[in-house]
Amino acid sequence: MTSIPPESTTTGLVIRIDARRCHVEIEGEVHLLVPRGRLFEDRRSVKNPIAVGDRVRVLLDAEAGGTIDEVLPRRNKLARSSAGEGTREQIMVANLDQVLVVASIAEPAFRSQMVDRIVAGAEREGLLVRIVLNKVDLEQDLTGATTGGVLPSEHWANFYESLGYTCLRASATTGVGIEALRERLCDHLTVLCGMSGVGKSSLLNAIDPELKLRVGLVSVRGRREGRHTTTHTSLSRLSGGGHVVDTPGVRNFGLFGLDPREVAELFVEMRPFLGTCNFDDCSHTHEPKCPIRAAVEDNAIAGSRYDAYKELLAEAKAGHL
Ligand SMILES: Nc1nc2c(ncn2[C@@H]2O[C@H](COP(=O)(O)OP(=O)(O)OP(=O)(O)O)[C@@H](O)[C@H]2O)c(=O)[nH]1
Ligand SMILES: [Mg+2]
Ligand SMILES: [Zn+2]
Repeated sequence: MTSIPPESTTTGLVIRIDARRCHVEIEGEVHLLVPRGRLFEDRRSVKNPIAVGDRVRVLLDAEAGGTIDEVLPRRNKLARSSAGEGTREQIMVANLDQVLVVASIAEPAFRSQMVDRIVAGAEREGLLVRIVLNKVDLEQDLTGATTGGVLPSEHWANFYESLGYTCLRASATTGVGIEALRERLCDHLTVLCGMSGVGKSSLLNAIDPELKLRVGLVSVRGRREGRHTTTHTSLSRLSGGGHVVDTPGVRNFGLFGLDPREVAELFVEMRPFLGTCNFDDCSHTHEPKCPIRAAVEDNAIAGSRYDAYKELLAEAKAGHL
């Protein structure tokens, strides 16, 4: 084996991954590089050993172009369970500063459970989370008796703010909230995550038209179920500063390898009660005199959040059997 002189190694940033080829930014230039086979040796638990946002050590070779030799240690990551058979950990993005959970208030309809699951995934890594409620231009259709005259986006924004999460109301179409969003993205590496069709790519294009990301041509109503417009996770630099990562829509955000005892900690409003239950291993579902259950009864903990908790708990338990 020939030894490689040190001057031929450098580091780069992974900005996109296509079937086994990585787009790596090195000193402002994008290189298409192949990872070393041994990086894929242990794929039993991790689906993708290299993720967008990873810093990698690259061996430059004048003839072959270059190879990725090593993934440098990650500061953090946003991960989920991979879809399909043989669930593994799928790392969505590595080395990020904040997670922007994007939901739409209509088309597709708002689903608090999806927001809560992504928020839980971010809390698991101690990541900063912000929420964007997009498509507020569509919500005049929704006012009425059921919401007591309060717009749904106002209701949910107040709710998540009360939990401590910054929540912005926006419209990629009319431009509402875009300036505020741009300010929040400046100088950070932010990943946008949410269901398909909520407008992640549209919001990014509104923030920086230079990005020219592909957006769905037809509204979700006219779209066939299961079609994603964004097919690859990609990292881009914003002209106003900061980096953003656009991701394909998630259908199901599962938390890989979650310990059932870990679940309650992912819900900020449950944390003050932890350690005060009658049983050390209280699951907060059926045990008598459980303060978390009491808080749910008193509406101090919202039913929607408790439902999300129970769902994640059931999945965590199933994974541990
Ligand atoms: N009325 C309205 N439509 C919007 C808004 N934002 C996006 N859309 C539309 O919603 C559809 C989906 O937008 P995309 O930006 O492709 O959604 P996405 O979240 O990136 O979807 P995936 O890439 O599949 O995950 C498109 O037809 C957009 O034009 C908005 O604020 N208001
Ligand atoms: Mg998209
Ligand atoms: Zn309890």
